[in-house]
Amino acid sequence: TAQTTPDLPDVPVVDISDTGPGCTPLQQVMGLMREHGPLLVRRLHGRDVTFVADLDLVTELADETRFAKAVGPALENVREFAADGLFTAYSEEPNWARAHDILMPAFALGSMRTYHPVMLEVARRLIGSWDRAAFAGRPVNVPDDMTRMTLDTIGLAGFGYDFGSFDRDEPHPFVESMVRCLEWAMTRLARTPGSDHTAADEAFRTDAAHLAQVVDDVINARLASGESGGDDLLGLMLTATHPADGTTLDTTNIRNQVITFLIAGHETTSGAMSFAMYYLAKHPAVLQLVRREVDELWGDTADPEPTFDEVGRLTYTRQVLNEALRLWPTAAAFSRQAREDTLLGGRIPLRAGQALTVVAPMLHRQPVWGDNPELFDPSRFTPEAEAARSPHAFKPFGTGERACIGRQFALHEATMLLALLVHRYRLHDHADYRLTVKEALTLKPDGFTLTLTPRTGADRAHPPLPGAAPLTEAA
Ligand code: FDE
Repeated sequence: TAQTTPDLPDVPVVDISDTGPGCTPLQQVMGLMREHGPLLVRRLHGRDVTFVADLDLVTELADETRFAKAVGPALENVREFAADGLFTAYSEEPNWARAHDILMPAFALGSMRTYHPVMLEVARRLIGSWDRAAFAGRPVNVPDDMTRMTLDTIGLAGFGYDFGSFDRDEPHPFVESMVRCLEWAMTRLARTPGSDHTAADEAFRTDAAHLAQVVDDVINARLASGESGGDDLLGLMLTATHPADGTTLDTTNIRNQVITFLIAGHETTSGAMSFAMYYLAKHPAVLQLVRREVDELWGDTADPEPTFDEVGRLTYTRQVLNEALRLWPTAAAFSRQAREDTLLGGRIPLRAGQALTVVAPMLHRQPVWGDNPELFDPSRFTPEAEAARSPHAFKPFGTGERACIGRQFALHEATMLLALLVHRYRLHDHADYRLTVKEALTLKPDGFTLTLTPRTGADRAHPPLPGAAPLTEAA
């Protein structure tokens, strides 16, 4: 049962010290919010975290004049191996603004043209592997393969480094170290005071050193090649100067950025594509609409060659991705802190520096989303529906100047892959999969597998939609 704290009057305090946060702490907070409402304090061994999902309060927290990104306890732990990389930097650290200004152009929508060919090349690695599975009648593990694809994509597009994930049964050793570092960062949050963690901490140091070593090797190889330039992120970081003051990034910071992009750029995006595939497999009517869209573009072409501009035209596929990110935003929480002493919502006193954590999956289920927020419905993301809704109701990429820099990268990569998969395969939910959401620092559907069969020409001949203007079908 909840008490309230004199610190934050009227805000329920829920002490979870008896059970601890378990292995799904985010879903535990979602459950607490369903019971106690969209603003609460969670107490664990005397440590308090304030969680919020109420739209009006989140709207206030998005006001950059009053609030800023907080590097909360989880990110403090990630700082132990990503240091002042963009994601974990304090906003007032000079390296944040320097790296942000240097890297922003590389992530503008137009720059995706540069990465498009690599994204397509890696998408075809996944398709090759799924073709073999389809031929053999073997199921594919969706989140595992999505993770292979996003890792190879960011490795190649960002740093010219090939993880070769589809040629390995086990993840690349770099990924194993990275996953253990992230696990360490998360489990460290739930430690009971007084117990001994020396072994875990030593193992973590070894893994963190391994990450740094691999990345330093990549950087040194690039420097030794005499071609430090090039239009990938590494080339940019090694050569670009700050637009205003002409400074460059130092090599330690470049290492931190590379580790950051590898972490931030792959699990989040692979989770988003995995949830989208899950919802497509469970919603035949939605799948049918995606098919119409991709068949209109590519007809019966066996191996479509999507152009950059075609990906921009996959608007319904993009809606599906958005709706998956609404229900399960894979980077599910971000923290904000007051710049000055202030009253939140006109009633909750906050001291300067005091932080609150926004719980995006619950924000995405607030009343602004209608009576049935659990229902998967991509029509929530038509341009008209979006224009009619507060921009603060949907925050899968965070907010303000510290919002996700990789957003266009992730959306381009994910939209193209989903479209190619829907165009190519019929999806069979052979195991009658029940969604269980696995939590690391990001969310993914645990153990989600599908079987696939190739689509045929007959399958691509769509009957007209009731009430819809007939589409021009490829013969
Ligand atoms: C960022 C981000 C965010 C925010 C956080 C905070 O606030 O704390 C979020 C929420 C995100 N992000 C999300 C996401 C989702 C997805 C799918 C993604 N994301 C993707 C990606 C990709 C890439 C490459 C990336 N991503 C990256 C990144 C970075 C670098 C960052 C940081 C920025 C600054 O400046 O701060 C982010 N991302 Fe993301």
